[in-house]
Amino acid sequence: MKIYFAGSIRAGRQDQALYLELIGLLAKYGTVLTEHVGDPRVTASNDIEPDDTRIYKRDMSWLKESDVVVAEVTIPSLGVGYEIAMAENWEKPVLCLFRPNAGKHLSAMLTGNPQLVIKEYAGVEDARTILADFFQTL
Ligand code: 6K6
Repeated sequence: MKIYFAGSIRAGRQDQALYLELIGLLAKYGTVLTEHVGDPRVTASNDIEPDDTRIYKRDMSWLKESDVVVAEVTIPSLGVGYEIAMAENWEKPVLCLFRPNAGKHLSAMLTGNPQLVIKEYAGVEDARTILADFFQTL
């Protein structure tokens, strides 16, 4: 199982440590193609990889070859939203994880979309259960 994990990069790295933990949980279900999303060395303003064209092509290729997409959507990110839309277009199963206690409001473009599985959670322990349920349905 190839898993594409999506999380904010240029929209802000406040949740990077959480992404790292979620990627750790996902490793139980398959290969996470996008481990760099949890890498603390990747910052919003100072990417390790400066060539955006390469980043875009590589990520779209990984997204296309993935079997499933898991997106942490609490920090609103244009890149994550774009990846979700492309995944839907390519008919991939998409799980969106959202933390309502972070004080953000999730876009109606996600909450209103019946193609997406959207789960609210408080932290890693909740996510563990949500992921187990989600991967069982695939
Ligand atoms: C290379 C190695 C580590 O960091 C980089 C440079 N940046 C990116 N590398 C890989 N994927 C990226 C990078 N910037 C954005 N993305 C993709 O868009 C990821 O798959 C994230 O899920 C999403 C984040 O979008 P923004 O708009 O928050 O940057």
